Amino acid sequence: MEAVIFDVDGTLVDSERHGHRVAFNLAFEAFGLPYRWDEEEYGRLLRTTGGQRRIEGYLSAKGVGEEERAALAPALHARKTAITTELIDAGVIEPRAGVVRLLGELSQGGCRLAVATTGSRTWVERVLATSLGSFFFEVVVTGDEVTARKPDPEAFAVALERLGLPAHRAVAVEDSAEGLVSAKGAGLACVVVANGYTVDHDLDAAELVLDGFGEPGQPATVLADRVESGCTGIVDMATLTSVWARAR
Ligand code: XBP
Ligand code: MG
Repeated sequence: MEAVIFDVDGTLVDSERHGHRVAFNLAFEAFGLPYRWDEEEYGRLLRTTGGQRRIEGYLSAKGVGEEERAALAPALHARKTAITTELIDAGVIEPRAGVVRLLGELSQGGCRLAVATTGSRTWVERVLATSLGSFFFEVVVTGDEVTARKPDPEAFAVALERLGLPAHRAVAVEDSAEGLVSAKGAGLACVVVANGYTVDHDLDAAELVLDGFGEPGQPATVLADRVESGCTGIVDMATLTSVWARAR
């Protein structure tokens, strides 16, 4: 296992419920629009990856015409992105429990780190530099530089290409069904660390599924261990290496 490719939203950082969702709502407010996404509805909207696509789909469902949508969605999304970076600077978007421990272990163990996300580069770079600033992500593929967002495999395929590795030399860490399908499409073994929004997704294709990364004394629940990795609730370098070895 030479590299681990991480998803960002919902995986490295707890960003959706109190981060992006709030930013979308503040953008609607700034534009004088009546739309507000509550926590429950946002869970359904998340199934459309990419913020601008999410806005477009929603406006379409609200009956906003194509021409108006084509102008409004990019403008709303630009505002939303600016607000997201402000929320990051305010410390609202934090790493998930266990992420800092795991990244530290992987770095110390000589494992290369990469990111494959559908999020926009502006805020992704900001969150990596602030919340996860002590780690070096050698490759960062964002939604801006792919033509097809997850569940399409492009983001993971481009990450592998930039790492100069075939899929069997790396492992993906994801939180959602869309991310899992994307990682699998690129040929990667995949550990899914689900969260409140994604725990009910179809995660059957994942080698290992947990409800958190776990910390010493506070293990997460192993929801499925299809390769008998032996994980007891703490995702560490040994867990990822075991998944990688058994998935091949
Ligand atoms: C996450 C997303 C992102 C964020 C918002 O999907 O869909 O679009 O919700 O970021 P994944 P942007 O974790 O599978 O990458 O508004 O910048 O798109
Ligand atoms: Mg995600």
